Amino acid sequence: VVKISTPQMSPAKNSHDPEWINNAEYFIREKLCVWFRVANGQWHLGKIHSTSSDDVCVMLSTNDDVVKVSMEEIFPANPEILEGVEDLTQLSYLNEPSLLYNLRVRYSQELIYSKAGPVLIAVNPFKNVQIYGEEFLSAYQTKGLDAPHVYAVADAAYDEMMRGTRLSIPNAFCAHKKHDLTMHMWSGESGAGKTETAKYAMQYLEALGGGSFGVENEILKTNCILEAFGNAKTSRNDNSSRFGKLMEIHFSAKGKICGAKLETFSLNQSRVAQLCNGERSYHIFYQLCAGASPILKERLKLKAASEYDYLNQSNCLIMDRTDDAQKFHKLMEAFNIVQIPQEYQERVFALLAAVLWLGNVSFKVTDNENHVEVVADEAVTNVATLMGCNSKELMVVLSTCKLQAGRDCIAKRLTLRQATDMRDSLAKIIYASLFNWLVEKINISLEVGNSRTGRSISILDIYGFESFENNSFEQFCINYANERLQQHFNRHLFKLEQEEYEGDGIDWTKVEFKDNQECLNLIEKKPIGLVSLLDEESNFPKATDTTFANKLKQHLNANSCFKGERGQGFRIKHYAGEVLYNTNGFLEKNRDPLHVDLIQLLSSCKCQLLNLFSTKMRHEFLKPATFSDSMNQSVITKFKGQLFKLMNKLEDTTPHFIRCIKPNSNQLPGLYEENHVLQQLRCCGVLEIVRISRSGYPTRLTHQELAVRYGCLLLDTRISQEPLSTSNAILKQCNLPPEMYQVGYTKIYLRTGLIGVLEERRKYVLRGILGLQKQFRGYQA
Ligand code: AOV
Ligand code: MG
Repeated sequence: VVKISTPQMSPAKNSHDPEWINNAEYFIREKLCVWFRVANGQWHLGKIHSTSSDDVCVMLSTNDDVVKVSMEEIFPANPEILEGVEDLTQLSYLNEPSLLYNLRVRYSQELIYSKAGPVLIAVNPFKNVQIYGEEFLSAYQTKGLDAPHVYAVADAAYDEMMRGTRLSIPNAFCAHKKHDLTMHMWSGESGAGKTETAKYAMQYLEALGGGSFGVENEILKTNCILEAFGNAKTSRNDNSSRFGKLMEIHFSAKGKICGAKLETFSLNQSRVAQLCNGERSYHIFYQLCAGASPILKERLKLKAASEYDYLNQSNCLIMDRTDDAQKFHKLMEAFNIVQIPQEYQERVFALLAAVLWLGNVSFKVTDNENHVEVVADEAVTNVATLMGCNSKELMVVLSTCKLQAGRDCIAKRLTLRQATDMRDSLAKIIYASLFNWLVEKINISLEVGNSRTGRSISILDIYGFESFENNSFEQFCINYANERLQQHFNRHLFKLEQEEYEGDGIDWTKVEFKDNQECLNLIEKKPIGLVSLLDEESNFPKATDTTFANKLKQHLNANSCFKGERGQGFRIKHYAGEVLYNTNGFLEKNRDPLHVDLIQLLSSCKCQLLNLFSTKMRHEFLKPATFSDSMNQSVITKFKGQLFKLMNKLEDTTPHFIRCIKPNSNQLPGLYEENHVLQQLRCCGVLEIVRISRSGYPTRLTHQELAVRYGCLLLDTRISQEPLSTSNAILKQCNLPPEMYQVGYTKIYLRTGLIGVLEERRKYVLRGILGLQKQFRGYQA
């Protein structure tokens, strides 16, 4: 079931091309095709039969039926020769049905990649398509193929990095700018194909930059580990990323991969202990249970996945088309490749088993105030053995908390709820620490000496926009991150681009786009944004999820992206659709599960890894506070901090955007649901991007740069010292059509293709000069 709010069916006003409306007569006379929409929202192709004042009679192409539709619902169709063009900017008529149709035609021919100006659009095929591998890698490397492809984007990024500039012209200009970072960005809703696309980009860069240092083979392999520990089955995607990742690949001056650095963000921890029906926990648990050898199973006291409460609570243990045991063997191979020693591998598995057994630890109520003690059974003994601690101590920690009373320390019994939370906290911190430790290990193996060369390509892959039947804290964090990234995308493609044109005084008709600032204000504004209110309530002992919901309604109603609902519900109008959240569990999930008692327990364990984790946590705990409250930073505040750090990093790089589109909500091949696709095209403003890039000027040179490089084209040798007049003179001399460029205060703006013309002329002139010089030397000799 698609839960993303149904797209509004009336076309955005600006999607109508006003010029053609007066041209209906012309369409009738020339028998040209139009798109029109009937009551159920379906688009049809037809021809205009006749017109009246407001309505138009259109004849369907399929069966000659004549239908009456309003003028508003009619859009010009493109001539057949433009059917399935590679770049949407090539379409004569830009409107939603034409974009949808063009992508559909391509999709049906397994052409899953298309371009919308500078953005690559990837429509998920949900099946294997024969466009990857050796043959295609080398075709793109040798520039034998230039059809839209993730390989082509990676190739362009690589070339750009090696040139050290954004401009598609030779090196000479840009010698001053050697440190250039390029960024790929994957976005799209959950299950749209971001993670897969990111892997193909890595594959291409590995093939291109491999050969010298040996790390290149490791980069792709790390995905196997990260996906086992950080991906899980959700109702949207069987392999959904529950963390964000940025892989920075470093290149040597010769363009060879010389190291890499992995950064991860905000692994969702609550999944370890709590699952929604039909979803799974992290893949690794099922892989371990299915794939461990009998000896290992014996050593880890391991049982089948169905025996563990953390895994069996959601009635979903296996997935179609997935062999967990086989994945486990792949994982062990990957562990070897990134050089995690055998003994450490086993420690990792032991801790995973400990987490599973923790879920089975149960409590019995001992008094009428709901105080509990731990049931001394197989579960708790196994946890203690696997963690290497005393089981009595473990039982005390799980069922009491220490309070300081004057000089004495007294133990207070926990209630059932508190004890369960304590148990789950322990499971979560062990798992999260394991994940971070693995990331560190991976980084050690990817780092080759001092590989920071200032030449790098980073690949970003985060969790996509989510809207389920029940949306909680987890979805809120994910959608918040996507909202921020969307703003980055807008800034680059719309805002900065147009601001540059306007600032430099060139003629430009502004293209409107959907700004999401209002939604970000709702979340981030101080002191009464959603984040601040959440933190405030989380620190308030008497607060409940209901008081939190009421507080939101009380303070946020004025924001147009917010709508309070009855009970614990509230809605946020995100850029990608409206989502209904439930505050149930928000406060608990936002409180950091770190307890001093747990840290102490970990440090008393015989397991070296746990000691290491406890030292790390203690260190964090005791860190000299930069902010007075850094000790108690909530989950959402940490999340926001990480997000801001990421955004800062992104701002420093030149972005390449890839938008992944999910063609249907059932993860099925060959099914192209128009409304579902349209909704996604609208969210990321594809129509507007195409408009801007069609009327835009992709190549920019300062007057100085133009004068230096193309000065040789001037016949008049008395070149002015003043770059503006020189560059004007060059353009005049070349007789370039005036609509192909614009002269700004600081720069010259060129339309697509013009730089090629200038380069050709320069080559021609230089060849002439070279010839003359040769002749001259010959003459001297
Ligand atoms: P996501 O990363 O965008 O979702 P994935 O990259 O995991 O989505 O893709 C979901 C599934 O779609 C994959 O498991 C593949 O089965 C299929 N798929 C995607 N791209 C391709 C492709 N190019 N060729 C063949 N199959 C593909 V999420 O991480 O949920 O936001 O949080
Ligand atoms: Mg993913």
